[in-house]
Amino acid sequence: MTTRAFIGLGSNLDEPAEQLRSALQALDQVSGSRLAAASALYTSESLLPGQPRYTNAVAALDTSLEPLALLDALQAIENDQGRVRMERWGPRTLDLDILLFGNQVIDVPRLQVPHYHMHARPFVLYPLAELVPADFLLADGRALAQLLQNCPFVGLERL
Ligand code: PH2
Ligand code: MG
Ligand code: MG
Repeated sequence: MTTRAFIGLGSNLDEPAEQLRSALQALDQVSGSRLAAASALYTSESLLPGQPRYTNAVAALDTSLEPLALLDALQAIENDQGRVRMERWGPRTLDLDILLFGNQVIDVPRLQVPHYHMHARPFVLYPLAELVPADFLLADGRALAQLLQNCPFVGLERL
């Protein structure tokens, strides 16, 4: 059985657009997984002031992995691409977040799905909207269209 997961990609170090392109290829190589679609790339200021601008995108991944096995695979890709974990929310070469995993709601210490801040992040919601129907509902029942209405397209640049 495969599940469609949506992965948020972000980078603000070492040629962010290249980091995202290589991460998309790596996602397609994850065992039991296939990259089904990817949004355009978007740039925006960091939520934390004083950091380089971010480049973000969202990918649709069809996977036969369980959620925590997928999380392990994503962290391996982050590490392969030189992610160094210093402070929380520090600048990074690559951040891969599981935004949605089919219609599952997951709340364990390592993983919360739907991703806890996605409703407030235009650099997640607008690329996600490229990949799903207009009437898309998150696993917890929230309508993407409503979240988009509450999260204006401000400060985003679509590349
Ligand atoms: N990620 C953060 C903190 N700030 N800002 C933007 N624009 N994009 C991000 O992906 C981002 C951020 C920590 O995950
Ligand atoms: Mg993140
Ligand atoms: Mg992360």
